[in-house]
Amino acid sequence: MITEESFDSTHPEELAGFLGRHFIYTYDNGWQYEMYIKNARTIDYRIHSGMVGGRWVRDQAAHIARLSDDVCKVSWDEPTGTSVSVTANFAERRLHGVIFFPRWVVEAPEKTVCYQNDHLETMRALRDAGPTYPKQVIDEFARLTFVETREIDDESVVAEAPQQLPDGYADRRN
Ligand code: FER
Repeated sequence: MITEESFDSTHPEELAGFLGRHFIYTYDNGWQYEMYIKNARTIDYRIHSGMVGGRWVRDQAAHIARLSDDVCKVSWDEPTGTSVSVTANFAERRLHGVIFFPRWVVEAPEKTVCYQNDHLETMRALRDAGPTYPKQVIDEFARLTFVETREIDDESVVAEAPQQLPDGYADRRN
């Protein structure tokens, strides 16, 4: 039987340099995202613009792998059925993301725009209703425009909707 553990290469002891990383990035197609690596197995995120802009999520289980001191890969499967794998290069402030959208999300992206944690059952029901195929694969590079390191498991980092943030929040550069 395939269990979560049998294909889990998360090595928390290798991830120390990435834990607590909080960053904002813009894909080359203009979509702006924000991610917080909350701990070795969990991310929080907000989507500032793009096909599902306004969506935000806390406590998404993720697989996180160290590729070098500066490069890590974060991969997960959403309750919506969307799968994402993001490789971040903090030395070059470059990121590459691949998003696998099920067909129902492409047809009605607005259905996923919410604080997902309050609608998990609805998202799973939409996922199960489909249609799933053909999936839309989007692979894009992005530029990291803001990077900081916060505490681990800090619930205050991603605590409100993208549209509730102060003006200029996502435009800060460092
Ligand atoms: C990302 C690309 C896609 C990301 C999240 C998603 C936090 C999620 C998309 C979705 O659930 O629709 O870089 O980072």
